[in-house]
Amino acid sequence: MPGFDLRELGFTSELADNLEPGLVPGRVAAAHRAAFDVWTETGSVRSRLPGRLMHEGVDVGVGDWVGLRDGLIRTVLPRRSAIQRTAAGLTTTAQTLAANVDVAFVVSSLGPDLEPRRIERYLLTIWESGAQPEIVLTKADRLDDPWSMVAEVEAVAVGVPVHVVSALTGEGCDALRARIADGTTAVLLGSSGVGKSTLVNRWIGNEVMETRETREDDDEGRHTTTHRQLLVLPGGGLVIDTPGLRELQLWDVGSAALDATFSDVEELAADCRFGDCTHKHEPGCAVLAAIDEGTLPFERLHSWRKLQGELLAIAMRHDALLRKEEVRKWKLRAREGRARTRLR
Ligand SMILES: Nc1nc2c(ncn2[C@@H]2O[C@H](COP(=O)(O)OP(=O)(O)OP(=O)(O)O)[C@@H](O)[C@H]2O)c(=O)[nH]1
Ligand SMILES: [Mg+2]
Ligand SMILES: [Zn+2]
Repeated sequence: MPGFDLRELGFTSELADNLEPGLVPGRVAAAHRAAFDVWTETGSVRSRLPGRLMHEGVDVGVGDWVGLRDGLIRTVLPRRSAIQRTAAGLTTTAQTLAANVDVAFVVSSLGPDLEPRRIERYLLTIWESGAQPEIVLTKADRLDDPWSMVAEVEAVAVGVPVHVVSALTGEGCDALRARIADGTTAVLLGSSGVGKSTLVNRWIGNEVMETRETREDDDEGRHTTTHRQLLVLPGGGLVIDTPGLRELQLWDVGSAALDATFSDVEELAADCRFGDCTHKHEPGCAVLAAIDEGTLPFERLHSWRKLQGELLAIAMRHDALLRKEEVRKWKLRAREGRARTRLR
């Protein structure tokens, strides 16, 4: 296995400065059940977390820069962005879907499955992550006139570029590829079957990722891509392909990301007569006025409220968890202290 040029993978002197001497730098290229493929100067290494770090719940994502010793991941270097969701089945743990990503493509296919509400959840998650969101609408070839559907998406994608592509005809594919500059990393996120891997294959010019028609009757085998995978694009730049998510479970998202996702509502709210307007019944409410005038779809206000509620519940759960974690560490320290006393 030939080695990798770390600079091409996006390694910087800043990352190098953060690496303890003696550790081998590498970038996590794939996440399997309990193992990771890490790309280093000497080749790809199948690695894992040592038991202690696993026990501490250290979260490693594809795209992370790590330090290896004896083939094990000893440290995760500071991230410039991290796309996180609530881990499946564990409501109090974050899982990093992709790390150190510059641009995150939210991929949906044009057709009956298009769901603006789902796109809002992705945008929230990406605004929180530190990466730049962009929307990709695939399979444009399936519709005679995709533009009314595109407009529907543009209404929830305030300030976010929307790309329309077809991997079948090639429409928009090169322009999208050009968004991934040399040395930067993109990630493709979205439901199963929307055509994420098809795009990657087109950019690479090779069937590196398996693609398949989604089968409605086959619930277990719905995801064609089975693990997150980093890929190097010819001509520079990197892309992370991910398995489709059935539903994106939000993790702790701050108010800045909520404001960015709903900047249309926020802007209107600034003109409400009362500073603490709830946009429910107050006189002089600019949000309700916009809904009456038809310039703001009611669904936007509704989903803004709904997501606010959901995020509050997550934040409260997270807070309680942090407190519990503090207590646990304190008890552990106390116990270790006693053990040391006995040893003496
Ligand atoms: N008509 C049409 N079909 C497409 C297009 N892009 C992808 N497809 C088809 O859609 C199906 C699913 O594509 P994939 O690339 O496997 O989808 P995916 O998003 O990677 O799915 P998962 O890996 O399960 O998350 C395949 O049969 C593709 O041939 C397109 O632009 N037009
Ligand atoms: Mg795929
Ligand atoms: Zn108001």
